[in-house]
Amino acid sequence: MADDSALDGYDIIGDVHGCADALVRLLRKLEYREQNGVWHHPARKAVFVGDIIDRGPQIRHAMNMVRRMVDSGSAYMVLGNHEFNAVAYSSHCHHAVPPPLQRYYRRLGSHLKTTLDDYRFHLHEWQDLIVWLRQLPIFLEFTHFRVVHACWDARRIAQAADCHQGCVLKDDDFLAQSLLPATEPNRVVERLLKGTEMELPAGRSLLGADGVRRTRFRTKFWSRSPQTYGDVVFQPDGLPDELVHQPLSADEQKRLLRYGSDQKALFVGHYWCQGKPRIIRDNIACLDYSAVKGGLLVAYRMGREHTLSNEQFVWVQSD
Ligand SMILES: [Mn+2]
Repeated sequence: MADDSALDGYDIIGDVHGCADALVRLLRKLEYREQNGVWHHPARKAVFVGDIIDRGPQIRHAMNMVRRMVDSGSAYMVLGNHEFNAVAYSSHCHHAVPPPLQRYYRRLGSHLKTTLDDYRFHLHEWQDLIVWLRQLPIFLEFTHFRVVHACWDARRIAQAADCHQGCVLKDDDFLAQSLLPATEPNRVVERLLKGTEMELPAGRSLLGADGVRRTRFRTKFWSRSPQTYGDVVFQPDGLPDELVHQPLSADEQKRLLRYGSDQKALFVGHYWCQGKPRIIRDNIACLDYSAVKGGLLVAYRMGREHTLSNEQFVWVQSD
């Protein structure tokens, strides 16, 4: 697919979230150079895992850097959930949604506040950005590796591939439906851009550190032979002790998504990892190390190898 055999390799870059200064330092460390306002490398290309916007100090600047790299052919980018939100929020199709969903749109608007503030004197540029974001792919597959923002689910990837080869937001109908719960486009977007979740047992809920009470929890899609809730949980808040040891039912086991260890190397962002970057498994690496909030902006230097290694991470402290 996207491979260029003349290249030495690819540098896959995690969630930037408006940290433009950190991105400049990371690109320098990876030996990219700026020429006529565009960062490029003579023998490598960058691949952004999405979530360039929201939260950070220089959103518009970071977005423009990435956009120029993609437009000049020195980088690829897949959509993150934050870019999806931006497109959803800015598209006129949401006027048709039923009143209960209007609250959802107000929430989208509040998530986008930092980005909308940064573009408030650049409205034409903002509208142009939305058009540009709509032609980006929701996943990328190279000969040796794959990139998606949160989760590679073969069934949902195949559905996305059927719609403009994965550039799903090009399609007005797909976009309109993706905003409505329980539609197939909505399931594709939720799964690929936000990952897998599981229901808590009936009547149970969790109070997150953010003060929100939830009846679902985020799960790993890479556990080898999970037996209990504790084996699959993957979120900052964790589960109460009594639920950690609760066995997974046969039905829950069956519904768990598992990315096999025989599959191609997979790169994701999204998960706010902490500490020193390390691979999740031989064939899975997360590149989101919470670039805002004092975390790291992380890249992985990928060559032609099939097995991932901790030695290939490169990172800088965030802005
Ligand atoms: Mn993110």
